[in-house]
Amino acid sequence: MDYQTFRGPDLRSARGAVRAALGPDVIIGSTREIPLDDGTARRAVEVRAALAPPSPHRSGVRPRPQPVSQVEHLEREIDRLRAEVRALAARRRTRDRATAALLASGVGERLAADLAVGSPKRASDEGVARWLRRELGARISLDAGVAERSGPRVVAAVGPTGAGKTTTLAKLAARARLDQGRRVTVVSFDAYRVGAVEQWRRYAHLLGLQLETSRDELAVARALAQPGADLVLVDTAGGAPGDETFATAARALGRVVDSPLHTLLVLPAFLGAEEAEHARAQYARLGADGLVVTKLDEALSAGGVLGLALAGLRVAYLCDGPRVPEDVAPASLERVLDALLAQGERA
Ligand SMILES: Nc1nc2c(ncn2[C@@H]2O[C@H](COP(=O)(O)OP(=O)(O)O)[C@@H](O)[C@H]2O)c(=O)[nH]1
Ligand SMILES: [Mg+2]
Repeated sequence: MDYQTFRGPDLRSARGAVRAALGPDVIIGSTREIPLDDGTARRAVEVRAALAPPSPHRSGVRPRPQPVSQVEHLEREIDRLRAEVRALAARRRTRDRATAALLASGVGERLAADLAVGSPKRASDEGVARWLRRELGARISLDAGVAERSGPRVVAAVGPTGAGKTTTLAKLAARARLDQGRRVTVVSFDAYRVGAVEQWRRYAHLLGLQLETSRDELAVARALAQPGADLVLVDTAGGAPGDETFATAARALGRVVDSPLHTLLVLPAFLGAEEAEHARAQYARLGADGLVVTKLDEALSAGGVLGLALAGLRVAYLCDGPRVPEDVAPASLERVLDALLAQGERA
C-alpha cells in the first residue's frame, strides 16, 4: 500500500488534507499527535493514508460471502433484543391500559391487577375495551329476576341503612301485583325506625299488599302459612349484626325451610370496593346469595360493588332511580357490563 503523510493543526484539517489530495476512497494507516518543531509546546496531527484499492463491487465482481464477524453477530443480537423489548413494552402498555380502565371503574386494585394479567399482547384502545368486556362478561354470573319466578318463595333484602332495601322491595311488590297479579305479603323487621312502618303502610294501601310489621321471627312462617300465600318479601333494618332486629331477621330467615329463599344484599352503586367487601362480610350471617345494585343513576360506575359479582355473588336486579315501580330491572349481562365499565371504558 502506498501511504502518504498529511499534517494539520487538528484531526479535522489533517483529514481535510487527505481528502483534498486523495479523494473520499482512502485507507487510513495511522493517526497520531506530533510535536510542532517551532520551539513551542503546540502539537499537530499527522495522518498516514493511501488510496483504497478499487472495490470488487464497483468492478462488477460479485462479493464473496464473508463469514459473519463478531461485530455483525452482536449487532444482529442487539436488533433481536430491541424487537423483544419493544414487544414487551407494547404488551405492558396494553396491560397498563386494561388496569387503568378497571381502576377507573372502581374495581379494587388486586382484582384489577389479576384481571389485567391476561390482557392481549397488542391491542388498540377499542381492542382493550372489547377484551375487557368479554373477560368480565365471562366472570359475572346472574340470578336475574328471582322475585318474578312462580311458586311460593321468600325474597329478603339485607344491607346498610339507606341502601334502598325498602324501595327495591316496594318495586318488586308492585311488579308482582301489577304485572303478575300475585298475592304479596311483606314482612318488615324494620319496626323500630320512625317512619319505616308508615312507609310500608302507604305501599300496602296503594298496591294491595298484606303487611306484617312484627318483631317476631315467626312472622315469615305465618305469612307463608296463609292460604294462597305466594310471594313473601322480607324487609330488614340496616343495623349492625349485633342489633336485635338483625338477629330477629336472621332467625326468621333460618326458619324458612320449605319455600325457596333468596336473600338479596342491597348496595348502592357508588360504594368503593373496600366498603362493598366490608358490607358483604358484615351481612354474610344473613346468607346473602344475590346482589341488588341501587342508585346507578347517581354513580359514574359501579365497579366497586360489581367487584362482588366478579367474586361470585350473583346479580339479581339493577335499580337506576327512586321511582316505584319503574326504576328496577332484572340484571342482564349487557347492563351489568355497562354499569361496570361506564367510567372505565373512557379512561
Ligand atoms: N336515586 C336513587 N334513589 C334511590 C334508589 N333506590 C332508593 N333510593 C332512595 O334512597 C333513599 C333510601 O331508600 P330506602 O329504600 O328507604 O333505603 P333502606 O334504608 O335500605 O330501606 C330513599 O330516598 C329512596 O327513594 C335508586 O335506585 N336511585
Ligand atoms: Mg328500609
